[in-house]
Amino acid sequence: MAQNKYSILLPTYNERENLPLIIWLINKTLSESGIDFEVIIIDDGSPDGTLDVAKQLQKIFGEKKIILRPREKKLGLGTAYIHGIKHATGNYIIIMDADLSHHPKFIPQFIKKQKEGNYDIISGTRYIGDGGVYGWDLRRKLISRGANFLARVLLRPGASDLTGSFRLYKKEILEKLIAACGSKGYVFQMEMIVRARQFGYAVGEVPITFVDRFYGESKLGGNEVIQYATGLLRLFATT
Ligand SMILES: Nc1nc2c(ncn2[C@@H]2O[C@H](COP(=O)(O)OP(=O)(O)OP(=O)(O)O)[C@@H](O)[C@H]2O)c(=O)[nH]1
Ligand SMILES: *[C@@H]1O[C@H](CO)[C@@H](O)[C@H](O)[C@H]1NC(C)=O
Ligand SMILES: [Mg+2]
Repeated sequence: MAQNKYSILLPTYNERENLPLIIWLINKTLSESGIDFEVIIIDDGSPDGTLDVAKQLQKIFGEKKIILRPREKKLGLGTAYIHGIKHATGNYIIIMDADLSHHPKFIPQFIKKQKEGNYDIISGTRYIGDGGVYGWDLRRKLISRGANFLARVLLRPGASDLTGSFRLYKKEILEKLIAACGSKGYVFQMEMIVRARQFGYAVGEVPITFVDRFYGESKLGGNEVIQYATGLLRLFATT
């Protein structure tokens, strides 16, 4: 069998300060572990010039390692993944945030765990073992905990972190899940795991530490909370 290849989908919106460091860390961690990878950057017309930074990085790391799939305007995360996966040449897909909340050092652990149990999905979790969250105020922690608790009680998904977005998928599994999921925003990540269980896919978990963004704006507000609550209820009613 040919060696595995890992395509990392990196959606960006105003991540000019974060992008060079995350790319440097990904290359260092994966190259030193002998992992074959490519990074697909999906920038949605960031007004801060993220795409120019991405072009510079492509010159440094090469067109085989850094693939640019920009879109004209901010079209949302769900469709960014769909757009990115179309260009992925790996047989495994890793989804992570570009804002340094997700540290690439966990990727080799995801890969090891996936191989151990031939899992369809590995989900990074803040809520078991050594996992945790750094840099959030009490309000944000309570919202996240509450959202997860509510979802676990209502949906019984068999995973401990439903709204996290640091995950590894077998490519064909991710394609099937995306096709089956209708949600947007935070509910999208949750629906992916809930449907995975529904379809009988094997989900493994790896504890991760999540660090709040240092650069750039957070977007969690009252709107997201309401959107989440209605999305959760809709999922509850349809699964
Ligand atoms: N391409 C694209 N990327 C996006 C969009 N919205 C967010 N992103 C990126 O998706 C990742 C996660 O978004 P974040 O804004 O960090 O979401 P969050 O972690 O829930 O919230 P904060 O970190 O507190 O702002 C980051 O890499 C963003 O740059 C979008 O509409 N299109
Ligand atoms: C990528 O990482 C490897 C291993 O650390 C290193 O040898 C190589 O120079 C890095 N590439 C770039 C462009 O920094
Ligand atoms: Mg973030």
